[in-house]
Formats: sequence, structure tokens, C-alpha cells
Amino acid sequence: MQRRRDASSSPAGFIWGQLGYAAAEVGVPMMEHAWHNYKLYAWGKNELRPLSQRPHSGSIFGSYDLGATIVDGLDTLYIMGLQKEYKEGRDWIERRFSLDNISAELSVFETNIRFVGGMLTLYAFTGDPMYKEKAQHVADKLLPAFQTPTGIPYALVNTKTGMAKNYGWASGGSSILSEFGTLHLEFAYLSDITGNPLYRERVQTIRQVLKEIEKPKGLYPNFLNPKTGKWGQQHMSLGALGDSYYEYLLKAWLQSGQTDEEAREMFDDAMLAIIDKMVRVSPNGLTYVSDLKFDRLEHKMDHLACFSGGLFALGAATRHNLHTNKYMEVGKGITNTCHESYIRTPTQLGPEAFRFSEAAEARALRSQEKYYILRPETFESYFVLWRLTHDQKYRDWGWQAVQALEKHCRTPHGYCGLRNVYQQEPQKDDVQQSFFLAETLKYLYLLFSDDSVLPLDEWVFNTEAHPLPIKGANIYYRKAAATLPASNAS
Ligand code: DMJ
Repeated sequence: MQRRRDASSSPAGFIWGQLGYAAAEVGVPMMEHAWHNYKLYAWGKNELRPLSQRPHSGSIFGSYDLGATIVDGLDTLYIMGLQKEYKEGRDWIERRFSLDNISAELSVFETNIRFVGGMLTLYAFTGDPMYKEKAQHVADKLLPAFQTPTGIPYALVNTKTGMAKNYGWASGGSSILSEFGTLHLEFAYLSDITGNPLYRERVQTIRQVLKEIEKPKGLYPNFLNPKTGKWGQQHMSLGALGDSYYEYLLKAWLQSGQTDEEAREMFDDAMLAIIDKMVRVSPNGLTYVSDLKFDRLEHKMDHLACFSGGLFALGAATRHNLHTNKYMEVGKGITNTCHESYIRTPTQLGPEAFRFSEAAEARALRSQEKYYILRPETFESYFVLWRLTHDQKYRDWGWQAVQALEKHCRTPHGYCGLRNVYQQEPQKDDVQQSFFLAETLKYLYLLFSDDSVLPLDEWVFNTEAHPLPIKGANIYYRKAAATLPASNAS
């Protein structure tokens, strides 16, 4: 399953292509550098501030020390065969990780994708029951957020009181599509390994609401009120606020061993509407996916939406039908555009958002969209497209990115994001995001690994790049022997 760094599995000295990258090594020294400095300056805290060599706590994890970098990064260490570091992290989780007796206000979405997702992957990899218990412990703390008239959860929940609420800025008290729509993989798997159907029931309720609700032009707005079940502002996006909802439709179908037909149908319906209403080609031939605001296209693409190149391609590769060629064409086109957004900057790293106008293509135009925070989405698409096509250019593009990260983001004490990718010597932002270890370095490593390392027909990646096993295809699924009847389960 996972690569071990020993002579038998590491093709030492083997050189790929003409660019001089050694397959077994890409990403590993970077991971060691990121991890060792986190350990040195921020161990047990959420993230590292590499420039100031202290912890970063004022972030989406609240002010508690939840070891976010440990939980998020641990499966990457495992996959890379960094056994000593993996064991340090495992021991910390066993001894220190708990949400009991703290009064943290947590994001249901972030906590699910990073903590529940991370623990579930570690359970699948190792079979260690400690991870299953921790995953269930975290998920149970999130459950009060689901107590709404519709079953659509709130965004935030207090771990002590169970009080839940939405963000004040989100369209009249709405919940956010990419947040409540990105729970399905983790909750469904948790039910299967614990034998408790409650988690799956919670996400099935969300699915039913979204299936039955009327969709304007077949599209999903980013905001839904959990009390009334009505849409909020009519903003649609495959970037921020929408993105991973669409991802989880395809992946729920894949995770189920392609039996959850409802999910695949909802995916196809949504993606065909997006292709029709939001995907466009620039005058110079770049395919991109716009945001749509009240019938008006905003010709802008978030870096976040760069994951969709891989998603369209995965949709094409897993079912052959009328749409297959179109999905693959759009997937390759979007991935190429995201690469263009990188190579049109002096740093060779892509901006947070880029626009298409008469004046410019695939370039950020506003100062507040020129930053790069170590995001993974473009490399995720390189990885998926590489696995599906074996076109050498995806590895070449990934290698360019590795060099750019090393040149601009590496510091003596970890990796930082950049404030403006259009400057020759950009200022650094002093945050080593936990997703840099969970996703960015994992996808870069996998891009240069053999296809037998986490094969795509046995594993499906959650939106934080934590691989979950595919039912019926993967011996690591580890389903519980018996399932509790629903009435005894809650
Ligand atoms: C990650 O936490 C996840 O990929 C999420 O779905 C959105 N973005 C960040 C990384 O950019």
C-alpha cells in the first residue's frame, strides 16, 4: 500500500525525464523540513510560524492546542515511510489529543476534513483502534450542529456546550454549500467501521434536502438557510464556498464501490449545468470556470477551483458515457489554465484568484488576490491527470512547482506563503499551513510515485487529501462485523 524508504521499494538513483528529479525523493526532504521545524517550535500547537519560530494559533482551529499539523500531516509521513516521525505523531495523538473539557468553537467543516478525515485514513492504513475511537470522538462533538429544522448543519459548534451557529457574514444566517456538503465521505465511512448508522443518516439527510430542492438552472447556490431550507444569495462557484460539495458527489459514488447511483447522478447533473453555464474559453484558448452571481458571469477563477481539473478528469475516467470526452477535455483545459496562472508570475507560483478580461488572462488583477498560501489544488490536478494519462508534462509542471516552492517559500525554519506572487522577491506570510503537509506535499510526492502507491481504483481522497478506502475494492476498508439497528445507535 504505502512506499517504504528501503532499497527494495525505492528506485534509488532512477532519474525521470530530462529535468533531473529522482522519483522516490520528491517531497520527502520538504516534509522532513516542515515537520522537524514544527516539532521544534510549535509541537502540539496547531501550526508553525516559520519566520518568528513560534506557534500559529489564531486561525480556523480557535485558540486551543489541537495539534492540527500532527493530525493533518501524519498520513503523509506514513505514506512517505518516515516511521520515526510518524510514531512521534501517533504517540502525541494517543496521549494528548482530546476535545473533552475544552470549550472550543470549531468549524464543523474544517474539523471534519482535517481531524475526522485524518484519523480515518490512519485507521484504514494501520487498523489501530485508537484512531477509530478518536475519529468517533471528534465526530460526536460535531453532532449538535446537525440539530436544525432541516438537518443541514450549522457552520460552528462549541465542543463543551454543543451550541451551534452560522457565520454572521453568510447570507442571512445561511450555512455554506462547501461546508455542509463536505461531510459525506467521512461520516459514511465512520458508520461502516463503527457499526453505528447514525453518522451516515446525518449526511443522507443533507443529501435528500439537496436532491429535492429546486435548483436554479440546475445549479447550486453557495448559501442555504438551515432553518427554512431556502437558498440564500444566488452566487454559484466551483471555488470558495462551493468547491468540495461537487467533489464529494463524485467521490461518494466512488467510495461506495460505484453503487451510490444517486450521488453519481447528482454529480453529472451539477457538472453538466456548470459546463453549460459557467465554464468558458478565453480568446486565447484557456478553459476556465467562472463564478455566477445573479445571472452575471464573473470571469474570475479562485485557486481553490483548480482542484476541478482533476475532478472532471476523474469523472471521465470512471464512467464511459456521452459526457466522458467533454469532462476530460474540460479537466485537462482547467489544469492547463491553472498551470498558466503559475507560469505567468515571476515566482512561478499561482495567485489566490485570477481573471479573464480583454487586458489579461489567468492573472490576478486586484492586490488582495495576489497571494499564495501554499495551496495544493493545482498539484492535486497534476497528480490525478498524471495517473490517468501518464502525460509527462504533468510531472514536469509538478517539478517546476517544487523548484518554485524551494526558491520562494522555504525558510530555514519551515515553509511560508507569499504575499504577492507577482514580485521577484515577495514578502513571506509567516504561516506553515497544516494543509501544506496534508495535501501539497502529499500530492507532489504521489505525482512522482508509482501508480501502485495508493491506486485510484482502491482509494479516494477526501478534500484534505486524506485517502479513504473504496468499498469492495480495498482490503483496508475494515468494515465493522455488525451494524447496530438505527434505534439503538443514538
Ligand atoms: C483545504 O483545507 C481543503 O482542500 C479544502 O477543501 C479547501 N482548501 C484547503 C486548501 O487550500
